[in-house]
Amino acid sequence: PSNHHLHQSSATPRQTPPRSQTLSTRREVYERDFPLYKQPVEVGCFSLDSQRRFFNDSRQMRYYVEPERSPNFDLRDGYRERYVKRDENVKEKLDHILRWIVANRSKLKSKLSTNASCPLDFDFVTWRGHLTKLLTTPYETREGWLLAVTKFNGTLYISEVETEAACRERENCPERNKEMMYWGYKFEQYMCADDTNGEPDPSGVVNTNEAFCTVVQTRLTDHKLLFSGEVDCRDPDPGAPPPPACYVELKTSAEICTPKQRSNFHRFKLLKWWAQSFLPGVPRVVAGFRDHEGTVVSVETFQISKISQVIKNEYNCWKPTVCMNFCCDFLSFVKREATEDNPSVVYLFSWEPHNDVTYSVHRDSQYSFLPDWYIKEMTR
Ligand code: 0WD
Ligand code: CA
Repeated sequence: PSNHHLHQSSATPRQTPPRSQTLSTRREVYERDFPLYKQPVEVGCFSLDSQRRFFNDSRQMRYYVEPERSPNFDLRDGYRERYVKRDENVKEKLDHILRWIVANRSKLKSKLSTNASCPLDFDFVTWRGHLTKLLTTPYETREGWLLAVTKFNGTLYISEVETEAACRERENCPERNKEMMYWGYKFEQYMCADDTNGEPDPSGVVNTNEAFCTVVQTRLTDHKLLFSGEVDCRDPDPGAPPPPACYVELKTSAEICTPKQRSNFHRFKLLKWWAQSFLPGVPRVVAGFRDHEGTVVSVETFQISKISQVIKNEYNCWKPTVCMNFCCDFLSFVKREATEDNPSVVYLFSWEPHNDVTYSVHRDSQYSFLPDWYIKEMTR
């Protein structure tokens, strides 16, 4: 395999050049055949209730309700009176996924193994959202990221660390943006019912503690992955395909009035939507287009498998193959560098736009994220 994109970073001349400890994020480097990405398989799910308590079941599942063609949903309704917001100062890291793993260990064991304390048969465990950030990295020009990696019992756990810039942005978030974040959740309430035959209840409370998460396994070339992602709702038809193919992702976006707006929608928004849903195998996104006053003026369905066709005519547009190849090479880079198997060691991978990926190593630091209860449970 060619390592032509791994920069030689050492100034010391040697016979054999040292393996590079940085990774390029330049798009050209990743323009090659689409890598093998196995059809993601749902291996379980969990729910977080209105108080953010974990349940190893689908109690928070919601059901998609087809809206009228131009429904006039008022997304501002309830912002002051019926909104309970999750506390973003609580950093949950991978805790919910780890709880799910502990609760489902027996069914995760590799089929050949009868040994109760055998290691997990995955190379990587993470949130879907962290992988989405990796997929979009070659096209990201504004926001960098920090990903903490710990190797434990042969598995690499990846957990995001909030950057200083992201923390500042969150703390200085303008009131208008805070309200617009509510609009996305309000749209979900207009579009979902709690039961297969139910109707949405827009008079209810929007509580962003509540979540239904799918847990999927898949493989990207030689990387065996286990990750979890929040799912908005599913097709209520009992004849719908099994998960994740029955899931529906809901989004809101500003209405498109000019060619420039359409182009930006294709180049930036569809990239994020595609990456997020492609990863767990969610086949469609239902988008509510809203005006500046927060009224949904139209609703449109995007098939994930057709998005690459939709954007093909866009000049200098993003490519799915670049996203997937970068993610694949990043995971190979992590495997190569994060070699010490120790739950209190963190390899902190860091990236800022227009730069290569770099990393630093931290022992027993603020960055350690695998909880003691998990380490205990998994070393029994
Ligand atoms: O610790 C962290 N840095 C993060 C934790 C970052 C991102 C997510 N999370 C956790 C939360 O526990 C959350 O329940 O992940 C869960 C969602 O995981 P995901 O599906 O991997 O995240 P992502 O794909 O980024 O977002 C999916 C949805 C979002 O919907 P839209 O349509 O806006 O993409 O999850 C919600 C949001 O509704 N969401 C979050 N919920 C809680 N905490 C968070 C967050 N930090 N980010 C997005
Ligand atoms: Ca959503």
